[in-house]
Amino acid sequence: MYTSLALALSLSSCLLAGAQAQTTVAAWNQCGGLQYTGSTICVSGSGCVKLNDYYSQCQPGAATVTSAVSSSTTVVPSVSSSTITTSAASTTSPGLHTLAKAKGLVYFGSATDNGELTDAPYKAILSDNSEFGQLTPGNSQKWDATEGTRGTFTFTRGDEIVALAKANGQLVRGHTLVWHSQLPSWVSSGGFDNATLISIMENHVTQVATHYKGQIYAWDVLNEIFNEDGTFRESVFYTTIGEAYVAIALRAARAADPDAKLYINDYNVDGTGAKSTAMYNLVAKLIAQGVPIDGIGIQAHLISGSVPSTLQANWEQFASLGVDVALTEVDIRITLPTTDAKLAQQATDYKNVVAACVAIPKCIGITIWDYTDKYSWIPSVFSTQGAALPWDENLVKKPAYAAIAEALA
Ligand code: G2I
Repeated sequence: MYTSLALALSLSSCLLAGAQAQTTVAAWNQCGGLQYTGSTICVSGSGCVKLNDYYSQCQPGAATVTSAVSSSTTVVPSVSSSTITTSAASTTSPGLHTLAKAKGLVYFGSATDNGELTDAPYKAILSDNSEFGQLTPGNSQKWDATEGTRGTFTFTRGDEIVALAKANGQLVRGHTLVWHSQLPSWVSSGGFDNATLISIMENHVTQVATHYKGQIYAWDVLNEIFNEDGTFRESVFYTTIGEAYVAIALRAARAADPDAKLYINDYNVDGTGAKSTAMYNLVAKLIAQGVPIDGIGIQAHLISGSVPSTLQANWEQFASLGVDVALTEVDIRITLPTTDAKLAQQATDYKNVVAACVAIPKCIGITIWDYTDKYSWIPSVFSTQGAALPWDENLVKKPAYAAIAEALA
């Protein structure tokens, strides 16, 4: 990890720093990391926790332990004396992505959004590629973000997240090319005839997938195309073009970026049921027709205490088609306020969900829909619910984190 020269330099600068009086660092602020020159002493009650080589953070209540400096890989890069400060949380888990890879998955990842990237402590954890080996832009590659005006394409916000993932050595799941929601009204209410809408949709898919060619591990080409009863959702694409729009979009995506895996993504296809049957039947039909389709995306927006018991059976059924399956937007919401018992139930739920994926060789990745309750979409849509993610709103790991790690161990 560190050469002896780097370690010596690091230690001598630490000793120099230690000779001067240091101010204390407030909770949640940076207290260490390569190239960090500020104070490394956390305010009373907090411990300096290494999040990655570039960022250590003062976390309230961190179980601070002090031990002699050694050449151990757990050394916090910038410390103030001949001792190191670390916490149980920082040293006991190798990180969810590291664990997932060791278990044979391609990645464990998180969604994120542009506005959140100005939050440095948030970004530091997101950028820790031992935790997250994959990012999904939560909004910035959607139609309203990329082609708000017909024929005028904007990629700035999507590019920011793709560049961040690249800098961190993380894969990107592209999200999403064709969806009825966050669809500009010029498309949804344009009154286009069949041929015109096909050409608009093909152009959109082609332009966006070409822009990101070679940078996307997998695209959610189609998102949420089914009703709960398994019939097709009556989006403008379905009502104008008919079922054929699905194959047209997939073919356009394949032509634009032949190396990206192409997915159809949906919610409430977690357990067995009419919607899952419809997904299975459609993908079987596409395969039979020679339409390019590589994966089924299972969003997995779940409710704690009500997670279906048929997850594994359902996903095995999908995988039997020969396609990959991925959990693409996992969160498990709780009715607020949280209690220890509810967090324990949520941890059990996370463990079961992750274990069901791990049990299926074709289940290749798990993405949580952002990693912290601070930026979850849930409370804005379900007013009495929230706390759906493995890190709380203060970026502290919840029992769900340990449960995921256990299922991946
Ligand atoms: O709704 C949860 C997810 C369901 N599956 C598809 C996903 O794409 C979807 O993500 C969410 C985003 O996480 C939200 O951030 O999609 C929502 C919209 O359907 C996103 O919410 C929107 C807000 O509704 C807008 O007011 C806001 O301008 O986010 C926009 C950008 O911040």
